[in-house]
Amino acid sequence: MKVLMLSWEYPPKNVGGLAQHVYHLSKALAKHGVEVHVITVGGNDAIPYEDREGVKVHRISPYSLSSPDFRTWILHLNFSLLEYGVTLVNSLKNVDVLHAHDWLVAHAGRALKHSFQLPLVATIHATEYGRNNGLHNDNQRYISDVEWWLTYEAWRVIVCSSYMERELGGFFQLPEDKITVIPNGVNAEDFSTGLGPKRIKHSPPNGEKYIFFIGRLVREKGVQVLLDAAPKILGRFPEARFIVAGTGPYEEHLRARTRERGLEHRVYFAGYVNDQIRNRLFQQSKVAVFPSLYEPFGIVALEAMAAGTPVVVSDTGGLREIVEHGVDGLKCYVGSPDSLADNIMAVLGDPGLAERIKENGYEKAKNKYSWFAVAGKTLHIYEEVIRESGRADWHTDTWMASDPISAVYAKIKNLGRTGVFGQQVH
Ligand code: NHF
Repeated sequence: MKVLMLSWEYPPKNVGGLAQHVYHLSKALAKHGVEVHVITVGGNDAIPYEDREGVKVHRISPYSLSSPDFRTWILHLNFSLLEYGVTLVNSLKNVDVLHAHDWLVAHAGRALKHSFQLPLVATIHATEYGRNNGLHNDNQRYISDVEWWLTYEAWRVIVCSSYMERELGGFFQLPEDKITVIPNGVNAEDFSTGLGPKRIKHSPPNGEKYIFFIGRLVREKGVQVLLDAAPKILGRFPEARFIVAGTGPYEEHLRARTRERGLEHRVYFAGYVNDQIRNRLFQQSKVAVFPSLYEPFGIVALEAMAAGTPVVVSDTGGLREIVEHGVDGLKCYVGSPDSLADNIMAVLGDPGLAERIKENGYEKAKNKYSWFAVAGKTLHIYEEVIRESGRADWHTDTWMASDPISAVYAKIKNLGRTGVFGQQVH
């Protein structure tokens, strides 16, 4: 089976959990014997083409035109993806299925689908509506429309939690039989690298207790709730230190809030950290905290569990489904600094509880969430859509003749064949 994935992020470009998802999924699919091609964004030091762990990664450079805004840049990106994709599909000859991740690659996914009459699978990792707790301006409405359109065009839609299944069913009116829930996974081994042969524990200096957050710094990840909870925690545990790793558009706001609360000497913004430093920080921290206001899944919580760090998460979205309160982590009320502080203090003040949830969390992450199993379920979806689409109308000439747009798609397909885009595919 040959699969062509489209994703706007793929390591080394890591914006959020999506890059991790596509990376691990495609690697695990290759282990199942699938030929996986990923077309993604290149640039900087990223290698334009590599065959890594069985996955063929094609990194394109979007046009070097200036873009007035992110939306325009995304459209440019989609044209570049399409140009490369058309030539690649023609050169591979028998691609079986297209797989698009999120609205950012929707236009290219749809055009490739119609040009080659290939079934399109879409994974929706998050929605604009959920991220913003509603749609408040034209930009958000536009993105939401494109998200809906991608789910409409897709033969099947994958989401990573039952929470997301309800969100798409309700908000996009997506029929139940079109959606499949496949949770994300984690590789426990990835969280011991850089810790030395015996995982020697390096304690923070002066008896400090680290409370660790890692993720994109955007409003919905809820770091502001952690900052608001800090004074209460420091009242009982003056040795507490808050480590915030990651970057994002909300960073300035968070730094300002830190200053306003006089927390400059208690909160450390670590910026982007590499895997080794991340693993060290997980190991040194008493607790990892994910106080999201909206969280479709929350791969980071699984990562913390796999790293052997007790977790406190907010009781929402995918986090609610991953963590069992009091067993393998603790859950607090969404957006409540008080509840967050109480749960963090419970872990800091009760080493027995901390040890128990840490052990159970580690076992759960290791045994229940395997990428190989995720890939197996995804492969099953591919097989179904290939079978179903093989019986579909669009393979007949009658359909082609009755739809004027199909002529445009037929042209796109041929442009790639004659090499008119000047793309050199690998
Ligand atoms: O883990 C990968 C990630 C999720 O909850 C996360 C999110 C974006 O917001 O599926 O996608």
